[in-house]
Amino acid sequence: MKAIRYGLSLAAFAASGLGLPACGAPAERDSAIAERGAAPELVAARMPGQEAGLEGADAPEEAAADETETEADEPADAEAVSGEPAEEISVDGKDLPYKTWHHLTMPGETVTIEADAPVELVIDGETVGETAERHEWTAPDAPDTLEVRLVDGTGEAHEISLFVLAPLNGDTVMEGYRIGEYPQNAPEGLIRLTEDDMDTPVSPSFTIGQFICKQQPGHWPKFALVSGNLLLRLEAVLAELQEDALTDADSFFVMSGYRTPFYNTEIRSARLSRHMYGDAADIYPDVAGNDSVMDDLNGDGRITRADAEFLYDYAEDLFAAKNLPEGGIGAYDANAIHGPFVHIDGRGTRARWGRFGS
Ligand SMILES: [Ca+2]
Ligand SMILES: [Ca+2]
Repeated sequence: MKAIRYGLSLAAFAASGLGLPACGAPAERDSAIAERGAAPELVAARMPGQEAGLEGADAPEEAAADETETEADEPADAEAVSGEPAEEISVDGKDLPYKTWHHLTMPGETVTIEADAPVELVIDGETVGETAERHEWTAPDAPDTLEVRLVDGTGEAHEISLFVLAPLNGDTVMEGYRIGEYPQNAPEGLIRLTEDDMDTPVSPSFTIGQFICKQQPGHWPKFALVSGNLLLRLEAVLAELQEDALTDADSFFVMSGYRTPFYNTEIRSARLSRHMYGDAADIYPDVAGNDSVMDDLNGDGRITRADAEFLYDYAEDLFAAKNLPEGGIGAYDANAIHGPFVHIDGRGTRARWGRFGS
């Protein structure tokens, strides 16, 4: 289906609290070298070293919802098709920016869904309550990943991956997974992930599996976070690159997404790195060669720092033009471990680094 986006108030969106800490990191390629090898942490330790500050914010655009089909092949659909489309839906007061999104909640909390037309609430395949414009649902007491579908009167579904978080409670190790200590602003909980959860979508073009931390590659469950503001920015850049025919990629390769404080310290990254809050990602488009190396974005036949700077400038111009939530952008050169890449985050304030000129 086409990616439908909703126009939304960025300010409202940013204020809605989507900027949670998150974790998640790339899974496989960049320091894949490290993961395969003996000492992942050691290898990764030579990765991107200093992030100065990051921020950024991006925002989605809008989309047209034009589905007014008149035919219903199946009798069962007849009633639904005659209904109204739901174009604006919020979960716990946060507007859904895309038809595919995610939501975080703590165990036992009430999740409130409000739509501008009646929607059917379907959780893990089972209808909950009556079709209505407002739903209140209580999250289970245990951490879980649930597939929530909100089906409007036209049969269109909005899909939300609902993560019932595992409370952090100051734990430095959770089920054998090393978390470490947050230097400040520790999140209330973390997303608990099993291997089966890796393909769970968090936005139209990204899955949670792309953001998990590289530590303890064979250990499950893992814990992570991902923020809405980061995803808004990533989706905006990707969509623009696709529109400008600069890439055929249907997602970015996420070299590093969420990092536990433990891992962040191991690789000697910035003490307050946004990666620990799921609010930052080191990314690049990688279709050509499917080689885990950034594609030749500036078209000069080589893969160099100039490509990272091209992407940096591109994101900079886009974020300025779109009036997205503020955040950081950083350009990085290749080294022995990885190729050039760009860091993007949704910290809420502006930060820029690594742009030296090409
Ligand atoms: Ca490539
Ligand atoms: Ca190039």
